[in-house]
Amino acid sequence: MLEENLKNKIVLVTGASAGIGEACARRFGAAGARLILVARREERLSKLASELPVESYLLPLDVRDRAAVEAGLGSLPENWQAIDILVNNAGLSRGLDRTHEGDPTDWDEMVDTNIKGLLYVSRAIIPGMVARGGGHVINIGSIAGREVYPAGNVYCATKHAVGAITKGMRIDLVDSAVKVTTVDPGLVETEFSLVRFHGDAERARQAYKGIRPLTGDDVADAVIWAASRPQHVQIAEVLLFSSDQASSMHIHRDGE
Ligand code: NDP
Ligand code: 8X3
Repeated sequence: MLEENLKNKIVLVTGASAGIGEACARRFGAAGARLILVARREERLSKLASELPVESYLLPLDVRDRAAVEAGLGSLPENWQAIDILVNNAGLSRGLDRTHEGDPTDWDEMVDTNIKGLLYVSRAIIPGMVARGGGHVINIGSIAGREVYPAGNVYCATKHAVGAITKGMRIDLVDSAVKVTTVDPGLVETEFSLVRFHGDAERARQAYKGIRPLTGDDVADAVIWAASRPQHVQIAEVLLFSSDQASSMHIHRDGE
C-alpha cells in the first residue's frame, strides 16, 4: 500500500486546528507520519496532538506574522528540521460583499493570510527540501481559484493567486526533487463559512443547505493520495466537488 511511503515522514500542516487541516493531520498521523502542527489556537493544537497516535510538534503562530514564521521555522529542534511534506492549508474568507461595498479590513486579512502567509511559510521550508534533495508542497487552493462567483471577488482573487503561485513553484522546482500539488475543493463543511460570516451561524448553515457537502476528511483523502504516489509521479492538480456541485454556480439543493 502506497500510504506506507508516509511512515516516519515529517509533515507540516498549517491551519491544523480545524477543518481540512485538522483532517489532514489526523490522516497523516494514522499513516505513521510525524507532524508539525501550525495554527493560532494553541489549545486546539494541544488537544489534537493528544489524540494523534504519533509524535507531534506544536508551532502556534499566525502565518501573517513574517517574523514569527521565520523565527518558529528557523528554530525547530534538529530532529524536526527535515520537513518532507508541507501542506499549505491555513486560509480563510471574510465577507461576501460586492467589491464596491466590501470591507478593506476583510481584504487585508484574506490577502495577508491566503497569499502572503503561504509565501512566508513556503520560503522558510522549501530551501531545506531542495538542499536535502526531496520534498512535496501541497497547497490547498479552491474552486474559487478557478472561477469567480458573485461577491466572491477578493477571496477568489487570493485563491487565483494560490493557483498562480503553485504553478510558479512547480516551474521553479522542476530541476529539483521537490514536487508541487494543488488540491482544489468545492464546498466543504468546516468552520469556513462561520469565519466568512463573522460568526453568524445561521448564515453559515445556509451555505450547505440541501446538499451533502464534502467533509475535511474527503479533502484529506485527496491530499494523502497525492502525497503517497511514487517519487516520479507528481500530481499537479486535484479538483474535487460534492456530487451535488458541478461548478461555483451549479449546486443542486434539495427542494429546488
Ligand atoms: P476552517 O476555518 O475550518 O480552518 C481554517 C484553518 O486555518 C484553521 O485551522 C485556522 O486556525 C487556520 N488559520 C486561519 N488563519 C490563520 C493564520 N493567520 N495563521 C495560522 N493559521 C490560520 O476552514 P477550512 O478547513 O475549510 O479551510 C482550510 C483551507 O481550505 C483554506 O485555505 C480555505 O480557503 C480552503 N478551502 C476551503 C473550502 C471550504 O468550502 N471549506 C473549499 C475550498 C478551499 P486558527 O484560527 O487556530 O489560526
Ligand atoms: C471555498 C469554496 O465556493 O465557498 O473556497 O469559495 S467557495
